[in-house]
Parts: sequence; C-alpha cells; structure tokens
Amino acid sequence: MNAHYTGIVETWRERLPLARQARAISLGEGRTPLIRLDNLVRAAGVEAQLYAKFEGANPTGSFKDRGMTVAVTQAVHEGSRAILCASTGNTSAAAAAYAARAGIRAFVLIPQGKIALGKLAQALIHGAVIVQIRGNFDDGMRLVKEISRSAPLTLVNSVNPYRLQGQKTAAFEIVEALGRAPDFHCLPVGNAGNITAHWIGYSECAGLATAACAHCGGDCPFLGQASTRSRPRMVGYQAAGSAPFLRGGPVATPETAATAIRIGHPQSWTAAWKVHEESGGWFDELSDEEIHAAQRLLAEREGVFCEPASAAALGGALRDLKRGKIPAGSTVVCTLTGHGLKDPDAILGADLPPPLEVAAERAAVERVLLDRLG
Ligand code: AN7
Repeated sequence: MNAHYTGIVETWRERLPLARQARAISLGEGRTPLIRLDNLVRAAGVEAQLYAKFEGANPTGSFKDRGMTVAVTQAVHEGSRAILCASTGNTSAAAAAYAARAGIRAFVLIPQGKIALGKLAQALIHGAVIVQIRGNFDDGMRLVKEISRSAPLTLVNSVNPYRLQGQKTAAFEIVEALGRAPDFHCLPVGNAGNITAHWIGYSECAGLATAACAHCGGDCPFLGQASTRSRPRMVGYQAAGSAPFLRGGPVATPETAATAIRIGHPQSWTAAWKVHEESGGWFDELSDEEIHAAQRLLAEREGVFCEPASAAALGGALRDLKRGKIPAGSTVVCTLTGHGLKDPDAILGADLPPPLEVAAERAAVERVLLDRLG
C-alpha cells in the first residue's frame, strides 16, 4: 500500500461513480479522527461508547471537502471551467479552495451578514467571486438552481449527486475504524445532504439498497461488498429557529446563531425522510443556548473545538442518552461537521472569562497564576 494518503477520490475510486481516467482534484481530505469522548460520557453520567468524527480536521475545516473533491473532479473531467454554489459558508469555502486547486473559477452566493468570519476569509483568499445577496441561503439556493440551468457553470451544491457520493465516504471510514456500524449516528441537519450521504454509505457497507440514493435510485452498483449487515439509526438535530423537519414543512425566515444550519427549505427533504423511515431514526431540535453549551462542554472537557452547528449533534446525543431515548450501552457516533476556528465571533461573544491583564513584571504575573492554581 502507498503510505502517502492522497484523499477521497484515490482511496475510494472503486466505490465512486467517476470515470477511471478522471484526474483527482484533491487536497488530501478524509481520514479524519474518530475521537472517543469518555470525559463527556462520565460528566453526563451516562453509559455509552460515544465518538466524535471530527470533520473539522479536513483541509478547509469542514465535511464539505469530501463532497467537493468528487464534484470538482467530475466537473473538470466534463470540461467545466467554473463552479457555482449558494452557501451558508462552508460550501463556499470548499468550492473556492477546490476551484483554486483545479485552476477554474468559483462563484459563490452568500447571505448578507450571516456568514461566519473564517468562512468568508476562506472564500476571499482562494479568489472566489463572492456575491452577497440581500436574502437568506434559501433565496440563494433558488437563484443558483435557476442560473445553472442555462449558464455554463457547474452547480456544486448537494443537489449535485457527486457531492453526496463523496460525503458517503465518512461512513466507510467509521465502519472501517469500529469494525462495524455504530448503533446510532447523530448529525446536525441543514439541507439534510450529509445525513442522506451517510445513510448511502452505511447502506453500501451493509450491502443494502436505499431509496434515499438519487444517484443510483436504489439500484446500487456497489452492493455485495458487505462487511456488516447492520446500519445505524440516523438522528438529525436542527436549531429550533430553523427546524423544518420538526415543523413538517419549510420555514420562511429561519433564525439561529448556528449560521451554518440557518436553512428553512432543505434540498434533500424527501431523501432525508426516507433515511428517517428506513433507519428508524428521528429528528429533534435544540435551542441556541443548548448548542453553545454543548460546544463549550466539548472544548473544555475533551479539547475538541467544533463550530456551533456541529455541536447540535453532540448536545442532542447527550440529551437523548440522558433521557434513555438512546439506550445505555449504545455505540454512538456524532459528526462534528466543522472546525470551531471557522466562527471566532461565536466564542468572543460568549460569556467566557476575558484574558487577564497585568503589568509585564514577574511578581504581577506570578500572583495571578498562583491565585488560580486552585
Ligand atoms: C458545519 O455551507 O449548507 O444537512 O452552504 O456547514 O448536509 O446541509 C452547510 C451546512 C452542518 C448541514 N454543519 O449539513 C453550506 C451549508 C455545518 C455545515 C451543516 C452545514 P447539511
């Protein structure tokens, strides 16, 4: 085996619907850490094998890289010279980076004022053409779908089936690491592309078809390579102000401080309900306060820094473990979709102790240190 890991496309090419000769556009994405969270389990007083799949460790800091490497590889193979997306931030960062890598253009539509600082910085530095629309993500999504019908641009939102094909590889890695599928897999849900992609991945591992796969329509060419017949129950958590799966229909004016999932009109609506039905999982919602508390708990107790949207999955899983909705003794994986560094404002605006300011003198510094040694 080649010791130099070169990313999703080269690792999983046999399981991706790409032409053999398509040249991989990669940043070495994937192979993210699966971190066992025993401190949190102890702190919560529950019993479980709880893991975080830290997708913030991807090259641009979110799970979007898995889908973007496959979508951009295919776009370039087809001769496309520009990609287009609407984004709450992470998709635009990944699109900008992979377009730069490929030497093509990226056009991104973002909602004005509602994108985390780090994500905007990424789109800027990679040279994307950034269009801030006076509207929200759902408005942007409607526009890019319309525009890509006639313009010579490849749409790389998750309605592009190559995106979900790339994202399904996270499930492959988890099955590989655990030697089986977990009992529960918890994710934050916005457009519901990622929960759908994971279900496709687990289904392929189990040698089972899923109606949620738009690419093969349940007639999967990759079946029959089963390593285990089991699939997890898929649990999706939304922010209470942006929770169309809890309301049973689109939310016209979604609001949440977890801007990544400020989405009222999910693009994978039908597929995600199939995942819900086939897996026997559920959707639930968390307040912004619960989301921030989970983000902080994870950072303080485990040394893992995820962005607010990602913490929704962890907060929800811990709550469901405490309630017994997820039974004691379960193996649970939570996807931490994005890195905490994406959104520094979420931390600087939080109620955390400010840095101590003292004179640049040994005695003064020593005093404040020893005072706090406990
Ligand atoms: C950190 O970047 O939709 O349910 O435009 O950035 O697959 O939509 C981001 C979504 C969760 C939700 N966590 O995933 C975008 C965008 C983070 C995210 C989600 C997003 P989906």
